[in-house]
Amino acid sequence: MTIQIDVLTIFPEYFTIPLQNSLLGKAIQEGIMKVKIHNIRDFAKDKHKTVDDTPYGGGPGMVMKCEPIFDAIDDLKGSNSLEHIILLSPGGKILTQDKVKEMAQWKDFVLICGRYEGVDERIVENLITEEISIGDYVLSGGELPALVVIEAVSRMLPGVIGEWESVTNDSLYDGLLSYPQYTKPAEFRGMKVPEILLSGNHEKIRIWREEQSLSRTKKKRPDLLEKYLEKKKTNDEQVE
Ligand code: 4GM
Repeated sequence: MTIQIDVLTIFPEYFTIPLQNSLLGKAIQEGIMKVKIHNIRDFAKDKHKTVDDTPYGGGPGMVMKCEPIFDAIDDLKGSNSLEHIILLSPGGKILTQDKVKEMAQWKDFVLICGRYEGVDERIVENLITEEISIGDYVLSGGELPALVVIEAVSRMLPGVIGEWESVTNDSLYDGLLSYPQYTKPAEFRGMKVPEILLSGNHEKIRIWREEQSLSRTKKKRPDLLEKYLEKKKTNDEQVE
């Protein structure tokens, strides 16, 4: 079944090239994923096509108006289930690979890209089902975060990546960093590839890689290792 993603933005051009290229382009071309970009400005009714206005109470910057966004969502009724309406926002829950996997199971969802100093709170309270952030930093708009979500989800859809093994092998797929990789030559400027990888002993190589995965995660991202061990413990308890 094809997953459908509807994106609301005031910069539809932002999406053109990324959606045409590489694996994302292929996923769309092959009908595995359907991405529709909607220009919020098309739903502005006044002659200046206003999508933002000054904040009540004063203060700097502009706020995205309710009406065009509510109307754009109304327009999706019948084509999108509207079960998941997501605002990309620095105040959202940080996106993780587990969340990406969950979203890849959905039949459809909507991504709303904010701009300016934010969106009218009535949109957040009455329309949005959840807020997602791609990390603790501020951008001028939600367009790049939306592309990050779309690309991450696309990689979890069956048929997008040729070998499923290269997905399950990924850093973070199972919550750990991946083991170090090497390619030819076996020696470069005196720097050697670990002997074991040249040994041809697949069982030993598998164990070595597993150990490397664990030790690197412990050294570079102890927070991830903790999360991994916690999850593993819960899973093991469920099997018992
Ligand atoms: C405020 C409200 C997302 C600002 C909604 C969006 C960073 C992220 C914006 C918005 C953003 C992030 C636009 N900046 N860390 N700016 O995912 O869409």
